[in-house]
Amino acid sequence: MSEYEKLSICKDAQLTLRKAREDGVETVWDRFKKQEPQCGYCELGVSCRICVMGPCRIDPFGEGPQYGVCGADADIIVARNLARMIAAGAASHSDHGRDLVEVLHKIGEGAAPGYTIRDADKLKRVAAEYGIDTAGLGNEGIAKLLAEAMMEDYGMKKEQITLINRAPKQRIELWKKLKVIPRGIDRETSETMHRTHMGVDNEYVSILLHAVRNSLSDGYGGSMIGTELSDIIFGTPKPGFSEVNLGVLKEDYVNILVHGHSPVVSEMIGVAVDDKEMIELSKSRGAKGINLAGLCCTGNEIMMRKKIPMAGNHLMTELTMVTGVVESMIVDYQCIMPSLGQVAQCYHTKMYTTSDKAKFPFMEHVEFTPVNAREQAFRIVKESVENFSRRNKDKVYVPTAPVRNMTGFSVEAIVGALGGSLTPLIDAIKAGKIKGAVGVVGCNNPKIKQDSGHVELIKRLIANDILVLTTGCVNVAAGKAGLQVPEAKEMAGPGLKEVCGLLNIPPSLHLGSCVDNSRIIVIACALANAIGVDIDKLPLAGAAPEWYSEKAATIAFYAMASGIFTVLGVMPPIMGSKKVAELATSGLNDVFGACFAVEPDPVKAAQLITNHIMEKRKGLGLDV
Ligand code: SF4
Ligand code: MSK
Repeated sequence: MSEYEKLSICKDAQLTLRKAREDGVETVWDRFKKQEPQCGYCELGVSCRICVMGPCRIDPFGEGPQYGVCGADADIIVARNLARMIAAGAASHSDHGRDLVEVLHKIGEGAAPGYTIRDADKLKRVAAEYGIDTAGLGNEGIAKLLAEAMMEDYGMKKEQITLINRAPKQRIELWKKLKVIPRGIDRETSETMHRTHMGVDNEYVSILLHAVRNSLSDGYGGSMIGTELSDIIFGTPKPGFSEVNLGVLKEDYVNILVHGHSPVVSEMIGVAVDDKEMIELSKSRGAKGINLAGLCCTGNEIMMRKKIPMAGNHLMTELTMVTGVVESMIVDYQCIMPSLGQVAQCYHTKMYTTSDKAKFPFMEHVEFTPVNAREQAFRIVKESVENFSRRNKDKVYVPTAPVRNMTGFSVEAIVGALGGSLTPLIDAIKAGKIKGAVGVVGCNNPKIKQDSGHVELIKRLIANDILVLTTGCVNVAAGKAGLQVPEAKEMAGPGLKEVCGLLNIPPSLHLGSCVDNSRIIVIACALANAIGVDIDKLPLAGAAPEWYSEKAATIAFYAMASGIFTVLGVMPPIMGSKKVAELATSGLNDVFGACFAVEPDPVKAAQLITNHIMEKRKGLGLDV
C-alpha cells in the first residue's frame, strides 16, 4: 500500500496527493502529522481556558490536580467544553439560516435584484405554519411577513420556536417536561455561553440539558429555517443526475469552484457563468467555456438544485488546486481551511472571500449582499475568465474521470417518488423489505482514512436492507463509491433492492448539505406522526463516521434529543469525565430514548446500528 493509499480510499485524492508532494504543497494530512501526538488533556476534554485564572487541566490519572483554580472538577470542565462546542455549531448553522431570512426579507421589500421566489407553494405552506394569513397577498408580501415571523424565532418573545411543532406530540411533551423546549434561537446559544462562564452553571447534567435545548434551537430552528428558505428562494430540489470527483474539472474550460455553505453567493455565480457574454469572453481567451463545480456544502446546495457537479468534500478542497486547472475559488463560510489561500499561491488560482464574517489570508475580499450580489458575481466570473491565460500548462493534472451521482432528494421529492405520501415507505418497513433508515452525515477528518468510514458503513447498511440518507461531505464519498446511482441497488439486500428497482432510486439518497439534516428530522417526524408513535420507537439511527466540526456535534445532539440513536466515528472530547461519558453513552437513553455510541470501525458501527434497528422493529411488533 502506498503512503497515499493509507490516507484516502479515493484514487483522485491519492494521485493528487502525490503531485502535491512533488509540487511542494503542504496539505491537511502533512499538518496533522506535525501535530502528533495531539494534547491528551484536550482529547479527554479536561483542559479549560475559560478564564485567565487558568488555563487549567485535570490529571486524568488522579495523581495531579483534580480541580481547576476556580474549583471546577473534571465533570464540570468536560460538560462546559462540550456545551460550548454545541453552541458554536448551533450558532454557525443558525447564522447561515439568518442570512437566508435577510435575503427573503429583501425580496419582500423588492430590494434583492437577482433573487426571487422559486417555490411559491412552499412559501405559502411554511407561511401557514407560522400562522400568516396569506389571503390577498402576493409572493413578495408573504415573503416579507414570513421573514419577519422568522426573525421572531431568533429573538426572545416566543416561548418556543415555530417549527418545533413538526415534532410528534409525545416528543414535545417530553421536551416540555425536561424544560428543553427551545425558545429563541439566539437566546439558547447566548444562554449556553452565559451558563458556561466561570461561576454560573456548575452541575454537569444541568449544563448538558441546556446544550440539548441549544441543539434543538438549531435542528428545528436555524437549520430548518435555512433549508426551508433555500428551497423557497432557490427551488425545492428534484431528483436528477450529476457527477463527482476531481474529474469534474475540465482541462479546456475555465474552472470556477464555489466552497462553503451558503447558496446565496453560489446562486449568483451560477447565473454569471451561464451568461452568454461571459461564455463568449471565455472562448475569446482560448477556453471552450466556463465550468462551475462545487465543494463541501455550497457544492451540495447547487448540486441538489442545479445538478452542478462536485469536485470534492472537505479533505479534497486543497487538492482541487493541485490539478492546476482552477482559475478561481469563491468561498462563503464554514469548513474553509485557512490554508487554502497559501495553497493557491503555488498555482494561478485566484481566491475570493464574499462574507464580511469570513475573511482569510491570501484571498481577495469581494463583499456580497442581497443588493449587490449579481454585480459582484459577474465581476468575479469575468476576472476568473481573464485568469485562464495565467494557467501554467506544465502544472496541469486532472487525475480521474468523474463518476455519476444521483441527487435532489428533498422531502417533497421523496414523497413525490413514493406517489404522494410516506405510506408506501411505511408499508415497505412494515413488510420488512426496508428494515429501517439511517442518516449518514458529516465531514472528513484526517484521523480517519478519507471516506473509508462513510463508504464501508453505507455498503454494510444497504446490504442489510437499511435505507441510507446522506448529507454534507458524505455525499461525495458515497457518490465516488458508486453508491448513489440506481444501479447501486445491486449492492443492497433483496428487499431494499426490490424497492429501489421499483422506484428507480439508489439505496443511498442524497438529501443535501449540513443544514439539510433538518430534512432527515422532518422525515423522522412525519413517519412518527403517520404511525402514531414517538420517534424513539422507530427503526431509525444516525451516524457521523468522519465528523470533525462543532456543527456535527450539534447535529448529533439534536438527533439524539429527537430520539435517534447516533453513532460517532471519532471520539468527542468527553472521556475525561466518567459521568459525562456514561450519560452520553447510556444515561441519555432513560431520558430521551436514545443515546450515543462511539465506534471508529465502520464494520462494527454497521453491526451496532443494525442491532438497534432490529430491536426497534421488535418493539413495534415487526418482523426481524
Ligand atoms: Fe481554570 Fe476555572 Fe478558569 Fe477554567 S474557569 S480556566 S478551570 S479557573
Ligand atoms: S461541509 S460541516 S466538513 S459535512 Fe458542511 Fe462537510 Fe462537515 Fe463541513
